[in-house]
Amino acid sequence: MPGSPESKPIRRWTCGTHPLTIGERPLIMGILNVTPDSFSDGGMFVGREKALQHARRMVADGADIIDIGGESTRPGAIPVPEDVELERVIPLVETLAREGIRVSVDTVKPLVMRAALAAGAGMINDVSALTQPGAMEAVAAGEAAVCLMHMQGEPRTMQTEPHYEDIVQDVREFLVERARMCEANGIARDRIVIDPGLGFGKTVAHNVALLRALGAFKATGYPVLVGISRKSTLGRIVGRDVNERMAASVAAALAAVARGAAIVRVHDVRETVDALNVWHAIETGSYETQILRH
Ligand code: 9MG
Repeated sequence: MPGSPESKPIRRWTCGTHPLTIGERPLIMGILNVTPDSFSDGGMFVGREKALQHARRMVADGADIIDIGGESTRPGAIPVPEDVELERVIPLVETLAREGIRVSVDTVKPLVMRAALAAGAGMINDVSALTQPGAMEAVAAGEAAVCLMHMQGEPRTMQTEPHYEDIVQDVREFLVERARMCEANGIARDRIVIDPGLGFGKTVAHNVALLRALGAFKATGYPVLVGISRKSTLGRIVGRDVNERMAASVAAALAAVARGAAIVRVHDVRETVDALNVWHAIETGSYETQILRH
């Protein structure tokens, strides 16, 4: 709520050994899916070397953090065994972290979380908001940041008639409650990010309503992460297949930042960075490049 203590912006965000500043400029999270069935880059980056090259490319294009996922979370996805996920993800985390690249690991499994943190991950991105037994403790034991995402149901069934009393209020309440639970369990406030979970048990109307209401999430005081890149809601709006949604994704990322997102999770880092830089120049009148390439 504006004006209340909880609406104070958090400036420094602890992200493992590489802290980041929230609020100065939007942060870019580049998506690295290493699942054979991943919804938009399935099969392309399963080879370890290719995955590493893609991660480095995203960093060179301006990504602040690379989100590695070894288990698909797309609608209908079936969970993979722990050992498969570990094998897909951990060697990449080790290599990238050694190179000084900030890494987030997209997982719901406490064992994978612990292994990822030991391998140097600076963030855990949990689409189930640390609700699995042992997940909260796994994150609390380390120093890394955590993204708490809202999901109604589970990936296998979540798109079957999702229902809310009030989409914005329901999702916001859930996230604030989870964030407070984290704080009560020893995860400091400056390690927490919240995410409305676009596409996770939500219709197109729900997703659009959430995007329009991002200010209500920002007002909680927790930095807000938004992931809309290539999602079916965009496909529905522009009538295009998943591999033809780059322009729609960039437009949605701009709109999310304009409405208060601190971090955008994207596939198309270079294009998103260019668009945000132009937008920033026009907004501020300064044509100093805001988000730098490396
Ligand atoms: C893993 N994953 C897929 N979509 C996502 C989203 O919108 N947010 C977060 N945090 N993770 C996501």
